[in-house]
Parts: sequence; structure tokens; C-alpha cells
Amino acid sequence: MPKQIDTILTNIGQLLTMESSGPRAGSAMQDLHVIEDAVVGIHDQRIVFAGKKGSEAGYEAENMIDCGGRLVTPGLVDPHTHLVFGGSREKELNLKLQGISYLDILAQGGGILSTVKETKAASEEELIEKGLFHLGRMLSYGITTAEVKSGYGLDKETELKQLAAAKKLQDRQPIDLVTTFMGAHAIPPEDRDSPDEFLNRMIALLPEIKEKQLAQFADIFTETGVFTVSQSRRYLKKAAEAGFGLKIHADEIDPLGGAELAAELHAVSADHLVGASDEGIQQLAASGTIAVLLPGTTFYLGKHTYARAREMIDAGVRVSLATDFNPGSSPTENLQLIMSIAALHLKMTAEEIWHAVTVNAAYAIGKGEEAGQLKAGRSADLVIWEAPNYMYIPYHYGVNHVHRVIKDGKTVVTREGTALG
Ligand code: IZC
Ligand code: ZN
Repeated sequence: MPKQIDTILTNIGQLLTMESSGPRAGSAMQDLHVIEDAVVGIHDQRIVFAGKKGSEAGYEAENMIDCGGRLVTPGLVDPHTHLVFGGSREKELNLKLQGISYLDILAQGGGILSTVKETKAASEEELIEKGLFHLGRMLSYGITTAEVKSGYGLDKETELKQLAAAKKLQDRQPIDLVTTFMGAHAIPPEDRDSPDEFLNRMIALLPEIKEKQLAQFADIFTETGVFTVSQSRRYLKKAAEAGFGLKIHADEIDPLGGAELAAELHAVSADHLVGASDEGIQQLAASGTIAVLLPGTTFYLGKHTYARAREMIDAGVRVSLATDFNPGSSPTENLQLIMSIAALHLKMTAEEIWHAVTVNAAYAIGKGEEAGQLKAGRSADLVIWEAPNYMYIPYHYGVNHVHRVIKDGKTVVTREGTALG
């Protein structure tokens, strides 16, 4: 008697299972195992088998999906977003064209601080509704797991409101969410002259956030005009003592030594790293800290110098990629576009890019044992792509290649095309 399971995917042209015993570094990121003519079995929201045609022998399913020779991969993991916020910042695009920089806009009370005003003014329900809209779009682009930061409150009430909204979003849509407290995202204008006191207030929130299980990670913007390396060290050490995993917005615009700090504190990830020094890169390789690169931000800030991904991979750093979705420096939910920018500007190969948006991204947010790989027993989170092979996604840029998204064994997105076919 064949064993009855929920779903069998057949006729998969290329299957990437991304199976790996941990995050991949260096040349192991190039080592992509492609299974041609493959099948996947799903039961009770989990993968039963994922492998060569024939693996389905002895199984039967009412729901048979013919993949038509398409590419199938794990659902994408986006390990760095600022998803919950009020308002938008389209007016800053014109300022940018006039040559006013991101940090100048922030110093004038705009940028992050304008989003802080709009986030304070929004109710929790409004933040949830807006978050749902953006998460729906992320899901449509194939993202099934994502990180979400606070940091547009800078006071207790609004930071907690943002984190509570993020938590409630988990029950209102399918993407798995990991939350990060980022109260140290900017200095409110009234605290300009006493940043350490402001930082003390954010540090004082750590125990309550931990106790209410509102966030698993803590993050800080280590940048010129925001927080110094020594202020960041003080905040992150307190966060570690309170039981948070650590993340750092490191060397995004100016090279301050954020990479070195991330390595020193054994942060789970160091994010941005555009200005990371040679020494910082070596230290990240040694500490095992995952480099989350955000080339969409470099692109959108109109800069020409990108993070040195090649040097990082060659030095043995575990590299990941994310959208950095936020209303200022990277207003996009499209991780597929980031994959193209990574190919063209970070000079990453398609093989490295796939590791960066699946297995390594999952480890960058503490989900490495749950997301980013297709193997028996794991959640059935996968994407059927309108593409014949894995190289096609970074190659054909700026559009959505999703054919179908399956989350926890259920089809949550289908794109069957227009009347024209
Ligand atoms: O709202 O500008 N870089 N934080 C650090 C951001 C970008 C988000 C924003
Ligand atoms: Zn960010």
C-alpha cells in the first residue's frame, strides 16, 4: 500500500535543496548541489522527501503539482528589514538629487527622524495594516522568512508599539518573522547633547523587551553622527547580558570599525560593511559573524563603492544578502532585485547568491535549523520559479519571477500570467 501524503511536486527542472550542516563560507558558497529532474513530497506542512525523480516511490498524493520543468528552491529569507514604520519619505528623493546626503538629511531632523514622527503618530493597528501590505508584497516575491527591526520610536512607548505590531503580524500572515530591538537607531533632537543618557534609556528597556519576548536580537546604528564604536560596545554588551543576540549596522557609510566590534562581541551578524577594513574582514572570518550585505542601499543612496564581497568571501567570511527594506535608504521588498545587484556590483556568482539568500540568511537571524533548506522534516517553505535554472533569477533583473509560493505546505501565491500567456 502506498503511503498517502498531502502533496507531491513532480517534473522539477532544477531543485536546489541548499542542504548544509551550517552557514557556508568561502569556496563552500560556490558549491551548489543542483538536482535535475527532481520531486518533492510534503505532508503535514513538512518536507517528506526532496530529491531525484524516483524518491516518490511508495508515496501517493491527491494534490499532484506538475512543475513543468521549472526551478524549485527554498523560500527566500530576508535577514534585514525595517518593516514596521509610519509614513514614507518620497520627498527626500528630490533632496538627494540636489546633492543633500542621507546623513545631512538626518542631521537636519529628516530621514529616520521624520519616520520616527510618523511612527509615533500611527496607532498599533495602523502599523499592523501597513506591515501587512508590505509583507504581502514580500511573500509575492518569494520571501517566506524575514527579520523585522524596531527603531522608529526612540522612546519606550513607540518602540514597544512597533515590536508589539511586529509580533501580532506573525498571526495575521504566513511569513515567519524574527524581531530585533533597535532603539539605538538615531538620537532624538532633544537628546543631541546627551547621547549617553538617551542610550541609557534604551538600555533600560532591554529587560522588559526580553521578558515580554518582544525581540530576540538587539541592533545599533554605529555611524558618524549617530553612535560611536564605544557607545555601541557599551549598549551591545548590556544587550548580550540581557540575553539578546547581537547585530550591528556596521560601516554603512563611514568606516568606523563596526566590523571589528562585531567580531569582538561575537555578534550573530554585521550588516552593511561597505567601509569595512581589511582587518575587520579578517576578524569577521575568524569570529564566524555573518556579513549581511545590503547592496540595494548602496544603489539607492547613489553611491559607487559597494561592500567588498569578493574580499570577504575569499577571506572566508559567511556572506548573506538582504533587502534592508525601509522608507529611506532602501524602499523595496524585492529581494530578487537585490540578487541582481549582488551579481553586478558585489561580483558574487549565482551560486554564492543562492547561499546568501537561503541558508546563510537563515543562520543570520537564528533560524538556520528551521529555514533556508529543503530536507525531510523541515517546514515546506518553497518557491516554484518561472525560470528554467537558478542562474536565470539574478540574470533577468527587476521583475518578479515567482510562479508559486508554498508556505508550510500551502500555496499562498500563484502567478499564472495574464490573458496573453
Ligand atoms: O529609515 O533610513 N540606515 N537605518 C540605517 C536606515 C538606513 C533606515 C532609515
Ligand atoms: Zn538597516
